[in-house]
Amino acid sequence: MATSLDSFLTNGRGVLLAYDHGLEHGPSDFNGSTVDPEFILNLASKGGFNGIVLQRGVAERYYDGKVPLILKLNGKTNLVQGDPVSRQICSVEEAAELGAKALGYTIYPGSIHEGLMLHEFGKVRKDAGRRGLPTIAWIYPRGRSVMNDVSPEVVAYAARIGLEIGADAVKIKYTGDVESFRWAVRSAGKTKVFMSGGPKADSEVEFLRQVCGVMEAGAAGVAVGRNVWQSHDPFKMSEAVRRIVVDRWSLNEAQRLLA
Ligand code: FBP
Repeated sequence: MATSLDSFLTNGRGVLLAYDHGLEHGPSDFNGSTVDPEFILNLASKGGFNGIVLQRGVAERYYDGKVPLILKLNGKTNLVQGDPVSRQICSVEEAAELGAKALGYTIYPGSIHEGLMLHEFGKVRKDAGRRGLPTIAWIYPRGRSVMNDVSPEVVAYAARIGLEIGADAVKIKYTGDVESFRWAVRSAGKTKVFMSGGPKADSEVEFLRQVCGVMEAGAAGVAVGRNVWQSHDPFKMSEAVRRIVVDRWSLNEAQRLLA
């Protein structure tokens, strides 16, 4: 069965709101508002996001169907040291029952456990294909052998892995400049590229500059969490990011929204 992300993107582009940090980092990323999934679901719909990324527990108890659900199938905590491994904790079938429109899966290339995640992704992709659900691969090179996970070579490699394993989209870190990110986007071929936001940038304008760079490089959009919901005004930040990604506003135009 054909799978497509385009059903919930806007002209092939989109902004996805990531909110799986409670498993990955614990509640330390949240404040009194953002610790409540209802606040984030409201932000996702009012902010015009193309999709929201949730783990199964939050989806089961809070998902309201207003914004397309991207269900994260695997995950891990940050309490374990050493080369990371993220195992599947929700099946494709369960995700479909929860109303997922796409599936997220993290792979850590460079980890001694990469084979396990690559293999598991292969099975996920097969099940997803049967149900017509697209896959988004979070590809984060990591582990003892990875010296710099945002170097242009490593990020382009991550993007290419997304294409090679048959992901419909890949979520990768920003390299820091348009030209090298353009190479990463080219390396991903027909696999769509979304930038992963990362920890809060030095300033909100700096983050918007990154979003502009990513779009100039030909990406499909961004899949961000902290830089949106940790912003001083998550609603204004959501609009600024959406305007850049979907409406192709310039940095100057978008940053005025934050004033
Ligand atoms: P951010 O935009 O907040 O970085 O979210 C993207 C994301 O991939 C989340 O989906 C995930 O919870 C988190 O980053 C994992 O971060 P890391 O692996 O760097 O700890």
